[in-house]
Amino acid sequence: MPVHNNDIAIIFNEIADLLEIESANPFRIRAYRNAARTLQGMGQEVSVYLKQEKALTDLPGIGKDLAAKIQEILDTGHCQSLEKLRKATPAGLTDLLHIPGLGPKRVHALYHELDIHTPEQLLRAAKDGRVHTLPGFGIKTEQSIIADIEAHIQQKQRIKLVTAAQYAEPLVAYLEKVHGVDRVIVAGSYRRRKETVGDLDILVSAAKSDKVMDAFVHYDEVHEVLSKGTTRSTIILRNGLQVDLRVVSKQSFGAALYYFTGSKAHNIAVRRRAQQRKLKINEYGVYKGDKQIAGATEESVFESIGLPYIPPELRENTGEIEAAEKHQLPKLVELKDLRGDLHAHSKATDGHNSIKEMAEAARAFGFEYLAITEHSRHLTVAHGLDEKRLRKQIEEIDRLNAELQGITLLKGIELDILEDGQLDLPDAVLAKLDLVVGAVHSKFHLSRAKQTERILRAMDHPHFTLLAHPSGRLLETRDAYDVDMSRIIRHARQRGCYLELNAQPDRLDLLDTYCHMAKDEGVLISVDSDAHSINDFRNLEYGIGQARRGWLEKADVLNTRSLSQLRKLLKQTM
Ligand code: DGT
Ligand code: CA
Ligand code: CA
Repeated sequence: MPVHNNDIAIIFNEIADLLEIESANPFRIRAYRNAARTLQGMGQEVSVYLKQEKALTDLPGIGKDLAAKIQEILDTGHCQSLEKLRKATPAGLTDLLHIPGLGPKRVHALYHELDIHTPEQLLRAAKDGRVHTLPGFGIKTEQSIIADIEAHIQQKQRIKLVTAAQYAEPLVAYLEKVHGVDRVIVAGSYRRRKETVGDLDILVSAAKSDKVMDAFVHYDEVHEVLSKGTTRSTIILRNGLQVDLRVVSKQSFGAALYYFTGSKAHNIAVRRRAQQRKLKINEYGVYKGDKQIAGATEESVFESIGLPYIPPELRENTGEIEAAEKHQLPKLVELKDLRGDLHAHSKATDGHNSIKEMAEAARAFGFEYLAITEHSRHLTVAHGLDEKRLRKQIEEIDRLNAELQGITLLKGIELDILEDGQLDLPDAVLAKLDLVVGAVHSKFHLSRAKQTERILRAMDHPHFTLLAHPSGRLLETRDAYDVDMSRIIRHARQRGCYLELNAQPDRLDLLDTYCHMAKDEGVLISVDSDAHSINDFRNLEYGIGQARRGWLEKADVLNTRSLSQLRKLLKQTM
């Protein structure tokens, strides 16, 4: 990768920032800044300039020392002086520099006078009124610091897994093509299939790191390079997502993968267990004394500490280590275990495709059955079905079932649960359906007692089959409504009905902990796409990720059953 003038300028400016925080000689600081400006304004790449047999020291503001540093960066991509300065400075300090209004002088004062290293510490100090007393700060500055940090922290918000995947997948494909790269895996919360991720943690196994690092910081989508080193670099993508990249050797790849998959709580618990066995475990391997005994693969790491392999989705230190010790880990459900889908819409309400198109797409996805569950009349924005339109749709589905090969349509409805727990359509028509999916689409702000009572009443209805998206949350837009979910789960068991895990990436509702609770109570979960178009069945991958985080096995999931088994289970509720 070519080194651009701007790359060198960024390094010099960072050196100047760090020197300024350290109150170094002002002439030295200014020399770096001037050199950075010279390079950026040259109108010609330094590398080309040098090929014309010209001397760097002829450039304005570039003396012998800086010329040598430019040459070093051109040759190696790095600058030793910067690496040294970074090591000597708390990592968060450069983070502080990214906050508007905070120059190196102010960061210096905050660091030396108030021992503040991170934006979070600064926010606390500003809110406590400790900042405005420093020289160079006033009440006004303190107020704007609070606003600026809050905006800065907002930027670091978590993003949905599906969005992260849109950025991770092409980046992984790009890195895989770099010469000498052996493997590329996204670890962290992304690999644990958490519904949102804070940042991406990418691991690369390669004999040499420099080509990988160069390729990484020059990726098209890079907005900012936060750091570039030999084993670790960090960038911010244009969408604001931070990506950490670590390059590790083959014999450490498994240990690094294990470490950076986390979670942190899981790692800490496993490290304690290893210590009890007089072993040391870190991101490079498992060690007995100075000797590495495992680390090339994740499996070898587990084996060395006497545990069976624990799937990433379970690694939250919520009982998985104890279960592994007793050889009682669940055999987690997989996408291929699903045999159908119990929640889908067509263009009769707010979907985009005809029922026939939806059926054909479900069959192409490998399904045996698909339930059509339109909205009911109370949901007017979705043009919900009244009794008359539902009866017509029932006839249409009977006709389609006679015609379609290799897939069976089930007749259903996504029925609004009204404020008092009544269902939105009369019993006579509900009795004609294969299943009734009940859902809350209004009055999200009832008290906990009222909201819980409302849902329990609906579940008591003789035709009620399945509670859709039980908590009502929409990631990034709407919090879950306040409801006693453990009571709802226990009630579902008594009543013999089911709960949904809605796979829409901004719902992923039921939450993982409640999936686990439902499993313990013996309540079956239906992992449904809630498809509104033929492309939405793909979302089931995210639903399965969430189901696995909830410890669900094939037997715990309603729609892993064959059609004939399913029909029996549905009849029990009606
Ligand atoms: P995120 O990014 O907030 O969605 O969550 P993670 O789990 O990806 O966390 P992240 O990116 O801060 O770190 C990645 C992994 O690195 C984390 O899951 C476990 C490991 N890790 C990070 N910090 C520590 C630590 O202080 N101790 C240990 N044992 N592991 C850590
Ligand atoms: Ca992460
Ligand atoms: Ca990270």
